[in-house]
Amino acid sequence: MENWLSKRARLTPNRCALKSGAKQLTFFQLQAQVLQQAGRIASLQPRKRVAILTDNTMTGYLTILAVQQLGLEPVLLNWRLATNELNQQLNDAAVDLCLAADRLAQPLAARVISFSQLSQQTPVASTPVAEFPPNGIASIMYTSGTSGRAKGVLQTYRNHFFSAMGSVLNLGLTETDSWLCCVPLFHISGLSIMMRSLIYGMTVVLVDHFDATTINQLLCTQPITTISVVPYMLKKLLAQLPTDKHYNAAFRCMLLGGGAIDRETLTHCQQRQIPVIQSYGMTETASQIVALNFASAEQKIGSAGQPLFPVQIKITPENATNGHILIKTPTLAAGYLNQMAAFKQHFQHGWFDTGDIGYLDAEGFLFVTGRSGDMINSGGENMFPAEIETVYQQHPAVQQIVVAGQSDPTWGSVPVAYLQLNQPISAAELQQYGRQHLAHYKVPHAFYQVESFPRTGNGKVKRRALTPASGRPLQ
Ligand code: S0N
Ligand code: AMP
Ligand code: MG
Ligand code: MG
Repeated sequence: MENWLSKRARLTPNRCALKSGAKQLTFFQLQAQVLQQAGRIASLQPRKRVAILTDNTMTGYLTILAVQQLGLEPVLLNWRLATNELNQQLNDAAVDLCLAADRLAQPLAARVISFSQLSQQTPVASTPVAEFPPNGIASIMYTSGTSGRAKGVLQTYRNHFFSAMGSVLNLGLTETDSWLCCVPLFHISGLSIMMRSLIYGMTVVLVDHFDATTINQLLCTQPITTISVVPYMLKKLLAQLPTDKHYNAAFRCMLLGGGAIDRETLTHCQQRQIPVIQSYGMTETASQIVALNFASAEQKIGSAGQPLFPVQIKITPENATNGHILIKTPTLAAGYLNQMAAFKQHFQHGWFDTGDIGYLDAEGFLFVTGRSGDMINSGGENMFPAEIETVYQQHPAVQQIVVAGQSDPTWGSVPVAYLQLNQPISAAELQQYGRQHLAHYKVPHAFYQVESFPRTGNGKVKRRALTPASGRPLQ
């Protein structure tokens, strides 16, 4: 396929591509700025992969696109991760250059160049790639793994293209569509909006961080038509939307994904006439693969929707009410970087087992009811107990620790820890230790000291049997 940015800049040069605060760029201007940024990056002589550590700023946006223009692979880093977690990803992806927003620049296991430093580079002549090869890697982003080792998901241009097609065939598109992006560009929830913008010729309204008041105000006063949110965001927006305020007349879609939502919130949205479209997807599928449509959103409340046009879904065992959700989709990533065996393990006769649990109703609508394994989804950020346990197991006061998810009204689910100690220690000290080595959202919200762990006949700890009543809360 022809380079999407070149093609888009030629097709609709004067259409607005990006708004960020008071700044805005047409597709023609976007291309010019991206190519200039690409020239600066080229002057640093990067190798195959370039890591990007940024929040949702215009410079971050241009930088991701610039790396693609050079035919290199952007590795998108979650800035909430701790330094050692970032270093694991940089090492795994063999990255030698990391471009970082000024506030996030820090010594890392790669050459770190801040955006300010980058802006001082003299651009060198560099020709943008003529084509985006369908099987070329467009982006790499890490997702937590059961073993505790994060997996670099290899997303191809083909994945992004089919993903954008599946979404637009469901949601439709108008010439004046504009999509607010407050979900992180380092997650597929955010990056997919950027990719759709190039493919559709659609405006992106980029917001640097999530603040419910600001976003409600934007949705009420600006002609924004669509926004992507996770359940935490939806609940905050709803709670803070003044009763006498409505979103602007052009607003048509609150695309909800990234985690389970309660019916009460959805009903409340209906009462406030907020058009929520629930969806289901993951990093491995380059965003949503199942979504509700406008016609059925009301009567299928609670469902994640129907498989999008390119997507096939089946439940195993067939007709199970709580079966494994298996998928076949051209949006399925090319694999996990350096962990192809782990990727292949997901397959059953050509179908990819998502690890999520659910059922299809008689009309083929998917209901996601749970998850196999021990994944914890807090505010749209996923983690596994093993990565938290591994860190704490190295603390001298900890004899053994078991982490489990606990449902939480704000975040959905949060990690809590059950432990046996070698010596006394306070919860505050344990929390402080965790914050040095883990993303803050992975730090257990409570620590319970236990006499013993509930175990199966063959000695395995029964994680799901642990509850706050199993131990004594550490102060
Ligand atoms: C919810 C977010 C924005 C954080 O909220 P907030 O209030 O802005 O937090 P901060 O002010 O930054 O920090 C305040 C304190 O809260 C802690 N904290 C931050 N985040 C979390 C969290 N997730 N869990 C627990 N605690 C958290 C901070 O650490 C801070 O405390 P201290 O000061 O002690 O450090 C943020 O979490 C966020 O952006 N979440 C969303 C992430 C996301 O987008 N996830 C989706 C991933 N999945 C996918 O992308 C696949 C699905 C998909 O593609 C999709 C998803 C949604 C919509 C559409 C689609 C699609 O298909 O297109
Ligand atoms: P991630 O690993 O960050 O890509 O997040 C993908 C995971 O989020 C999925 O595998 C699900 O476990 C969860 N998820 C996404 N959408 C939904 C949904 N509609 N309902 C329940 N869980 C969801
Ligand atoms: Mg995942
Ligand atoms: Mg905040």
